Amino acid sequence: MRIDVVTLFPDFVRQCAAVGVVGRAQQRELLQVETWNPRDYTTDRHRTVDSSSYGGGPGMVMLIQPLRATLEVMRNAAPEPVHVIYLSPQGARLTQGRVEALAKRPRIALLCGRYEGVDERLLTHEVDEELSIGDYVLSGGELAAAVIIDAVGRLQDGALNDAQSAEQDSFSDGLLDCPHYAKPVHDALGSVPEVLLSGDHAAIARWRQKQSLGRTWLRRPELLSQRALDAQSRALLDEFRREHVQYEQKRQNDAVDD
Ligand code: 4F9
Repeated sequence: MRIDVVTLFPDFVRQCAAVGVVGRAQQRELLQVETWNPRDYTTDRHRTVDSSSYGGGPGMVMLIQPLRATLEVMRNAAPEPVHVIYLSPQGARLTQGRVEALAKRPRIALLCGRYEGVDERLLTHEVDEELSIGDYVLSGGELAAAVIIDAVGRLQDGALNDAQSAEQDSFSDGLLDCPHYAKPVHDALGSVPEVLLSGDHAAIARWRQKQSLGRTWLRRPELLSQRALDAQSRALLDEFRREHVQYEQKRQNDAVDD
């Protein structure tokens, strides 16, 4: 897969994409990340990329001309048609489902705005999709682009090893991940749940599924209402709820005793 990034801060984006799983995916040529700086496509002496906003008010707007020139060179730099994404808080929310769809494309481009954003006419004519990574304001689209490169890059075939397998991730089945434990079995901070030491793979899978359902119910209940549970999952969640109520009652009693 190829990802082209249009940004005033190409070094920053390249450095983000150079580390860890995604850096390795690039080294293995599973992923190609290219950057394009609109400042390199300006035509005036001052290399101007922005200007004040019609209608007045504070803040600058990124100009059409340097972005159009950049996007034209970018599109022609490879033969594949490119799906252009603009990163902004006004976009549709990024989800694992959208990440999976993007990861199947041969080529996408990420357009990063700075200042108050980009001239609306450029967006209308050059952008296929507008995405937000969350309801907060960044000082530019670069961190959002880095998020997408990471989330999409790690899904490329061969990017993850077996131990990192994407099937086991949070959200891969619409639920939060279960708790994880490593050495030691007993620690001042507590002990590893017994079932994980039992060697009973079916019991372990059942416990993990129950924890995933329970944590999703406790922390992100809206994820459960968006998704139909089968009879087995409903039974596991009921079990988790009963245990949770018992645990909360015991905690309250212990607090009264103290
Ligand atoms: C982009 C915020 C994507 C959230 C871009 C300022 C942004 C953003 N998701 N904020 N420029």
